[in-house]
Amino acid sequence: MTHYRIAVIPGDGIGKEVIPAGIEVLQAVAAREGGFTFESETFDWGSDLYRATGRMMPEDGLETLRPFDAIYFGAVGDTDIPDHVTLWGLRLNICQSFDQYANVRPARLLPGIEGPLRRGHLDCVIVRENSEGEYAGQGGRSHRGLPEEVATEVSIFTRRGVERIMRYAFDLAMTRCKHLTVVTKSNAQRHGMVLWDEIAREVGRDYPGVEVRFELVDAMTTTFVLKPESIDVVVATNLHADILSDLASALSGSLGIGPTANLDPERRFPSMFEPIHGSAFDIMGKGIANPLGSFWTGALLLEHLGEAGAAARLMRAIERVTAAGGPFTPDLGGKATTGDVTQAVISALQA
Ligand code: GGG
Repeated sequence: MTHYRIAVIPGDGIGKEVIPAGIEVLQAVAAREGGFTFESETFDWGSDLYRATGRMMPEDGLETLRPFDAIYFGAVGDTDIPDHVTLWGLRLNICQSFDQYANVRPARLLPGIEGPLRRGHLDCVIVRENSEGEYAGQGGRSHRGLPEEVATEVSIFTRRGVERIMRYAFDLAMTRCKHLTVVTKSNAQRHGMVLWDEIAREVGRDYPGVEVRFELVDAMTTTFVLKPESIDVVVATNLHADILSDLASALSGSLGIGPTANLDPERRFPSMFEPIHGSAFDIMGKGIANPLGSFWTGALLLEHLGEAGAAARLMRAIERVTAAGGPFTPDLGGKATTGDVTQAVISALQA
């Protein structure tokens, strides 16, 4: 019997609602599937801790997380604390410290969910470079408050960083429809984005079976809306892929559905799994947050652990519920609570 240790960080806002629901579902999958067990330890890190201590996570937080098999994360974002403080203090700190350089975000129309386009087909995976680019944290401010005030936000693209995410994306494309869209803004940004295109062409020579398309990020937003069926795997920078994956999740019906895996593909550190959505303070405490994104995220976590059968069982249960027309939370047009959807998915595991 394999035993996994999962670090659970619900974080802020609705993270505190959907992550406990996700743990309940993961425990039910483990019981149903057999062959492995979960032990989860929950850490109440986030904005409440920041208010109490001035830190989003304790000083030794990274050492605490390191021995775990995986991290199951909710959301960050608060009404009073600036977003850059909460994001860098917890989520980005973990992603960058554990070199989780591949942020992988599948988006697909689940059966029974029409999505806002009301037509077509969407089944793609967005691969987000998760360690550098626009999120390198380089830059600064001077002349604060004066008319001469200057702020710089420097994007860093390294050959090593771009090449490894490109290889990850090509490898993934090989397991799917063998089609990869490389997204940049290399017409306007002449250095990093051109390097990105060049490395994509170099790496592509090792994958002659993968058809590659180059698109500018602005054009890519229209492709998502007008020709979603033409998209398979997408690789893009930290910022571009963040925006495109929110769009893709919304097109699949709701931001509440989308899952994320923040992977260290070399498995030197624990990888982190989280729904795409943020803390959604507007609906916090109402019991109506959509837990499907945290369940799908749970399936990605199971796959990463090597529990492919359990992951498939969980996805089948989610799809049984959506195909049956719910229960759905209000973001999907229903009246159900987080608890109703959780119980429906758990019941569907039995089938
Ligand atoms: N679960 C995802 C989450 O909490 N996201 C918060 C956020 O603000 N993310 C910004 C980003 O990832 O760029």
